[in-house]
Amino acid sequence: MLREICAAMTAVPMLLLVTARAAEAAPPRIIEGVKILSGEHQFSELIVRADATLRVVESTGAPATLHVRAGRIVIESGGVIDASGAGYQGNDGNDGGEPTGSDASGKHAAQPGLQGQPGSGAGSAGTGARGVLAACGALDQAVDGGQSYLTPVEMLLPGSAGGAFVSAMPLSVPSRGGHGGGVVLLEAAEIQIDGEIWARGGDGLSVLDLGSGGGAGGAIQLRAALLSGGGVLSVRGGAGGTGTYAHGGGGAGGVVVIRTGDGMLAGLSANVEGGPSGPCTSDVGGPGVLSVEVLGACLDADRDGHPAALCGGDDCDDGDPEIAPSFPDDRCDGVDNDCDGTADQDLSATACPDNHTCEAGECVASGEGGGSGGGPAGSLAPARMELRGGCGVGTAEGSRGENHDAGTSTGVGMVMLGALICRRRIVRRSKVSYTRPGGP
Ligand SMILES: [Ca+2]
Ligand SMILES: [Ca+2]
Ligand SMILES: [Ca+2]
Repeated sequence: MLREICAAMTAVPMLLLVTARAAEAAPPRIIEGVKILSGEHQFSELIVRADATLRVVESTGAPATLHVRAGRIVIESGGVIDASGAGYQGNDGNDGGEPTGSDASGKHAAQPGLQGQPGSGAGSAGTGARGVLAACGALDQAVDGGQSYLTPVEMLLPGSAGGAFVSAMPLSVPSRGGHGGGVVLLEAAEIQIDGEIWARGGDGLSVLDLGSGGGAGGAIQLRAALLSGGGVLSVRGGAGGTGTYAHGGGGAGGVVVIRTGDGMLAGLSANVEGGPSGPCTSDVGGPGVLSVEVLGACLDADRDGHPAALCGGDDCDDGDPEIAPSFPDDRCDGVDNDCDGTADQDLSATACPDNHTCEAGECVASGEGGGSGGGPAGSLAPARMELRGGCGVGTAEGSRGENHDAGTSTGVGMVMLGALICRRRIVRRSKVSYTRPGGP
């Protein structure tokens, strides 16, 4: 009977190779529809699907930053990361960055606002525009726009808010400048952008016959060994509010910082323009800054001390700080934690419970799967594991005439009595082959 069962199973051989990672320790993040996210995050990869929006939103008045470190970041065509208006908030005339102010200028105002005058555009990497007459053109009493304050550009500060029109009389509708843009910082071995990233300044509002200033653009920084795609990055300043007497000044453009392995912008385009003053495109906020340079050192996005393999380092997964050549590969999780090309080859004695073996990243009760793994640390480590159908009696590895693990050969008979009595496992390391039944 046994001989018949074995013959039948031999006719249906099974083969399982475990040579690469079967799972990610750090989770991927796939964005579909509209999602909100801010703060600092680590993902194996971040994918913003086509027509999806990842929105970065300020929280209770505090400027918002989205900082993602990942092995790979992709924004598909039509997908957007939007941090527009997520910087300093234009609340009742407060200027960005110094929210105790209550004048009509953007951040770093040189003088208090004058009542009855339009608000000025906010400053950022550039200087905000002054308010202008409705017909466009200089307005002598207008307050200077907010000044430039982003030096060096790597400071990555949020955009400041536009100055509000200050009324001598109580207003039935609040006056406020446009919100500044937020901050988006993406670090990954590989970044592909076919969609868009926005950190634009918001537009100023209008009350009575006067407009408030536009908010300044925020900041976008991309750090990648390999940057690709034909998408758009925009930190454009917000427009000043439109008034029948005077328009608010346009906000300044923000900053785009690109650090790549080759110092190229790839096929991307960047918009760092200042915003218009109402409809007046002849009176606009100052332009921001686009800075593109070679990444000084190879990227280590996950901060595990090992630069990404993509730029010449030895980290096979730069989106996961628990995967690097210096990390032990002693857990039964199907992950090649030490980047040697093989998963789970240095299993600890406690990697699996008693009477269990590690197979394809999972602890399996001995006898169910034929068994190996789960052995003590320091035991022979397979460069490849194979699970085959077929029958064998005695020491399976003996037929190969190679070295054996004497401590495991005695268990072969036990395996043969299990549910998969005809299955045997051959574990190889270089030219060393042996059988590890893993059973008692
Ligand atoms: Ca790393
Ligand atoms: Ca890593
Ligand atoms: Ca390994």
